[in-house]
Formats: sequence, structure tokens, C-alpha cells
Amino acid sequence: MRTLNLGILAHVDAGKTTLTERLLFSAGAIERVGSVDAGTTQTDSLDLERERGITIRSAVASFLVGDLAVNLVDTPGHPDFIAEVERVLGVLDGAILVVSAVEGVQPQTPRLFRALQRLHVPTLIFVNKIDRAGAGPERVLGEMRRRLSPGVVPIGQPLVTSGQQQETLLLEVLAEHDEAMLRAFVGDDAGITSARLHAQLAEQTRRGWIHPVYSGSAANGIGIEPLLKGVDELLSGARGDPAAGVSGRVFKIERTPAGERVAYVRLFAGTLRPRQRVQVGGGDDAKPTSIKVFAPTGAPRRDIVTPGEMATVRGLGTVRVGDAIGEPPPGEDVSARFPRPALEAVVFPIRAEQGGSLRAALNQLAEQDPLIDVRQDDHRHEISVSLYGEVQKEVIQATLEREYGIAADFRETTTVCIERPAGAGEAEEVINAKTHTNITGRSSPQSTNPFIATLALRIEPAPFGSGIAFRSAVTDVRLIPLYLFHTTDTFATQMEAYVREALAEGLAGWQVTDCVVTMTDCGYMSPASSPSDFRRLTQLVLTRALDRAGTWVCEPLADLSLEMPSSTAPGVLAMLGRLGGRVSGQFSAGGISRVAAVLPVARVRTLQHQLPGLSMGEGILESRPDGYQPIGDDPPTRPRSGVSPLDRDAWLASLAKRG
Ligand SMILES: Nc1nc2c(ncn2[C@@H]2O[C@H](COP(=O)(O)OP(=O)(O)OP(=O)(O)O)[C@@H](O)[C@H]2O)c(=O)[nH]1
Ligand SMILES: [Mg+2]
Repeated sequence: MRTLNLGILAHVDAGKTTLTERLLFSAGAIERVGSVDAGTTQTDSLDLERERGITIRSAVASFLVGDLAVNLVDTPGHPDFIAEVERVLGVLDGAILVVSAVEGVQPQTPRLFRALQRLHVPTLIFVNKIDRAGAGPERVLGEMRRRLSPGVVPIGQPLVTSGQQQETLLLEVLAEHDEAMLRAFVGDDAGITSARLHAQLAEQTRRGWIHPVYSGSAANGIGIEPLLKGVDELLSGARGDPAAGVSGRVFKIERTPAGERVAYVRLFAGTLRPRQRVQVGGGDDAKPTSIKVFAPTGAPRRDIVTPGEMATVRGLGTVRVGDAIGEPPPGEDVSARFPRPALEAVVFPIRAEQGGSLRAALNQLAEQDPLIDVRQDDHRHEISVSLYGEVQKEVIQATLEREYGIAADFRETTTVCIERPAGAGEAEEVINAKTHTNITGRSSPQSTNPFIATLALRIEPAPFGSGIAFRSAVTDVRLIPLYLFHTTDTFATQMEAYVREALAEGLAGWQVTDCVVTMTDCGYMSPASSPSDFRRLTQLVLTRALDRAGTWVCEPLADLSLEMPSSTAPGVLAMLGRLGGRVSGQFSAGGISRVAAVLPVARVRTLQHQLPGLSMGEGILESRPDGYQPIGDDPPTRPRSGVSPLDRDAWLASLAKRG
């Protein structure tokens, strides 16, 4: 049987969960249609989701259409939970992008569409809510042509009213990518059969060149059958080799009430069975204790996963979201796609004695959500978490209370800056020549290297948004401690992990990013050198190199979309200007003005507070992190979580104390 892993993505409230419910119902997977408003849907199953009527975690539900088994992944649309969408993207074979027929293309829509395009995920579009007053599917189609892709092509009612019109519309779009279609379109070839057209439609959809647009109402079950037909005929699952080595990816982690981790895995190649030994996240091996393959209702329950399928797997030890199972699947690294959280807040227990359990609970939440970065400040004994926004903060607070019985509160939310190297810097430590013989034959002049390893690192700035890249320029394999790391590749992978760890706190205490770190020399002494020598030396050498390079502290920017009565726009724009905002687009119609702008995240809250007064209570503001800008004067610093390696003696003393 073919399996298709199909994501449903959209801006918040467009109707993803409602559509998921309808698709499950129409395909016969459920007997009754649940509703988001009554808290009875399949995929919004958490108490918090049901109460709030929003999706917080992605969820999988399966159904059968024709001979195609579909694993539907319903995702959250609220920008605070974008991390959840990010990790689903890498395991999809296809997607349905939902767009409201009333609100049209919303801020999150083009972002999600671009991410799908980047990953070559074939995408159908569903224009939802055509039953509502103010619905304008034609208008929304025009918006999508302009803002998403010229390759959107409407299929069927109500956007297309006749077979003749459908053929013309299809030919026009298909002709962009196909010679034969072009000839037919310009009238040189009258003989294109509808079967040929259909085959081209499927081909170009799978290649991600064009995007068939369906429309209807998820709430009222209109337009669902044609969409299901489109899923069956235009999308297809990927096939992998069941005889190859196991290769899969974990896209979600859940915990059972007893605390056991349940990993949601999509398999790309190989065959995974219970009790079969597999490598988890490039680290230790584990043996799944139980496996449940996702399958449409009525299909036999299986515990052997084949390529293209999804399963929940228990017994994978300390597995984390994003981990590879077995060989890492090919394709792009899942990180660095959407902007990182731009906010953080200190969390404290209301009852002081719950400090320890709070820390443990937050660490568990961070396992499920790698973007919840939990920082422990050893000086002040404080824990802070990184955040996308207020809704996420409320959800964390409620989760701590309900699932862990911990009453916790947050101090004021602050922005998270980053540091970028201002130039290039290099540093080196050679194995102490007095006590050890350095295989490179050189010796450290002052013999001060406290670790049994040689290391030289260079750090240089890299393009904005590029993250951290690590390269090794060491070509002489004799310099590489193979007795510790087995292969040159594992050594490089491990060094990269040490480099990332060392860059977690830069000169001003912020995470260092957008840089290339090159290892220009290394050395060891067998059998005295240990991985810990390389890890510690990386911290020491890299911090020194960074100190020489210098850094720019950069503050996060927010991409804003504002909506207000046009009569109030001048006042709102004036305030935006005073706060240092930059308008990037403006549009007025029917007495309403829409403004797109960029503003430092730190000032979004001020605008939020002023907006009701400035807009007669009718202004709407949405914001999400988007990029950074250097702060010239007096950049903020963040207290380090421990002693800086630049303060060498104190740092060494603190290491000795930690043991
Ligand atoms: N009138 C109308 N309302 C709809 C339709 N589809 C969904 N809704 C309503 O729109 C609201 C949001 O629907 P959801 O299905 O929760 O939207 P979502 O995209 O899953 O929302 P998030 O997961 O929170 O991003 C609910 O009140 C639905 O009842 C529709 O076709 N017509
Ligand atoms: Mg939802």
C-alpha cells in the first residue's frame, strides 16, 4: 500500500483542525464530526487545546483514500508554536496549505509556503470558510497569485464553473513548464486530451511547480470530496529501500503518564522492528520496546515499520525531537529555518521547595520542544526559558501546573540578543611540552596548557542567518585522535558539538552565531588525551579567538502587521516612528488600513499597550521575530551561567570544583 505523510499548515484559525476532522470523516475514519468549538476533535486532544480552541502540538491521524494510506499531521498555526511546525516539515511527502476565504493571505501564510517550497514539499491549497460573510475566493486567489506563486491554479467549483474554463486555466499554468502544453495553449496543437492534462497536473504538482487550489467550507463539509480526490491523484508518498540500513527522524516526543518517552518517528529507509538495535541521534544504541505503526482505522495493527511510514516508538532511551534513528536521513538539516525565539523570562516556583522539580519539569518540556532553551544561572540560582510569545508562556505555566503540579510564575519578559563576530580571530594551545611529548613536535612556550590536547581554532563572520558552521582544515590524519573518536568524521562531528557548546555564551553573554569556525591544528597524546580535554580546550581556545575577533551585539527585530481604522492610521504610524519602527508596506481600503513594519522586539509591547488608545480600540497587531540588527551604543549584556574561560584561573578553579 502507498503511504502519504500529509501536513496541514496555515496561519492561526484558518481551519486546519476543522479540515482535518472533515477529511477523517469523509474518508470514513471517524463516525461523527467533532468540532474545535466544542473541544471534540481528534487532533486537538490536549485539555489545554480543547479549552482554548487552538492547536498547540502537532498530532497525527490516519485515513484511507482509494488505495492510499494517509497520515495527516495537523499543526498549530499560532506563531508562538512555530517550532512545532518546523520539525514536522522534514517528514512530509505533501501538504495542504489552508487559507481563509475571508482573511486571505495572512502573515504566516507566505512563510509557511516558502518553507514548503524550500523543502520541495508538493502543496495543495484549500481556500476555507467560503460560507462566511465577506468570503471572496476570487480575491484570495488573486492575492495568492501575487504573494505566494503564479503557479496557483483553481480546480473545480466555485472558482471554476465549466470544463472549458478549467482546461484553459490548467493549460495556461502548465504551459509555463512544459513545451507540449505551451504549444496547446498557443493553439498550435488542439489534440491535448484531458488525460494528458491531468497527468501533467499531477507531474507538475509533485515537482512543486504548481499548486492546485480547492475551496470550500471545512465547518460545513463543502468541497471536501474534490480535495480528497486531489490528495489521492496528485500527491504520492516517497518510497525507500526496506532492505537498506534503518534511517528515520523523530518529529515529536510525548510522555506517558508514567513518564516514559514516546517518540514519533518517520522512517525513510530500512525496516524497524521491536527489540532491534538502532543508533539514536548519532549517539548510543537503543532497542525499541514497543512500536505502533500509524495505519487507517480497520487496518491490522503492525509493529514493523517500513519506509515511508510513521510510528510511535517506545524504549529509545534519552531520545530527543529531531534525532535521527539509525543513519541520518538525507536532506537539509532541520535547524535554522524559522527565526529563534526572541524573548526569555525567568521562571520561579511559587513555593520555594519546588525549585528542584521545576528544573526537572522544564528540562522535560525542553526535550519535547528543543526551542524551549532552559538556562540555568548558577550565580543567581535562576532558571530562564526562551519564548516566542505570551501565549506560549501561558501554555508553559498551565502545563507545569497540570502535568507536574508545580505552581510557577514568570518575571518580566526580556529580549534575547545574539552576538556576531566583528572580524576574524584565531587562538591556539599546544600540548604542554614539559610533561608530554607533542606529536606535532612543537611545544607550548609557557607550558600553561591545562589540557592534554593541541588545538587551534579560527572564527570568522558569516552571512546573516547562516548559523554556525564548523570546518576542519586538518588534513594529516596522524593528528587526529582516532583512538578516541574512531573516524575523522566522528571527530569532526564531536568537535562541532563542542564548538556549538562553547559559542552558547559570547563576550557579552549572548549566543554567538552567523560564523564559521575552522580547526587549523590539533594533536593528542595516546592514551592520556580524553574527549574532555578536547571539549574544555575548545571552550578555552574558541573564547580567546572570539575575544580577538570582537563581537557585535544584535537585537531581535519583529515583523509587524497592523490593522486599524484608516482615520486612526496617522496617529499609529507616528507612534511607530517614535519607537524606531520602519514601515515596509501600507494599504487602505474600505476604511481599514493595513501596515507592515519592522520594529525591535523590545518595543513591540509598548506599541501593543498604546494601540487600543490610538486606534479607538480597534487596532490589531500581530508580530513575529524576523532578523536582527546591531546595537551600536551601550549594548546589553547577559550574566553568564558560569565563569568565562577568559578569566582563566577562576574558570579552571570552577571546573575543578565541578569535578
Ligand atoms: N464559518 C466557518 N468557520 C470555520 C470553518 N472552518 C473553521 N471554522 C472556525 O474557525 C475557528 C478556527 O478553526 P480551527 O479548525 O481551530 O483552526 P486552526 O487552523 O486549526 O487553528 P489553530 O490550530 O489554532 O491555528 C473555529 O471556531 C472553527 O469553528 C468554516 O469553513 N466556516
Ligand atoms: Mg488547529
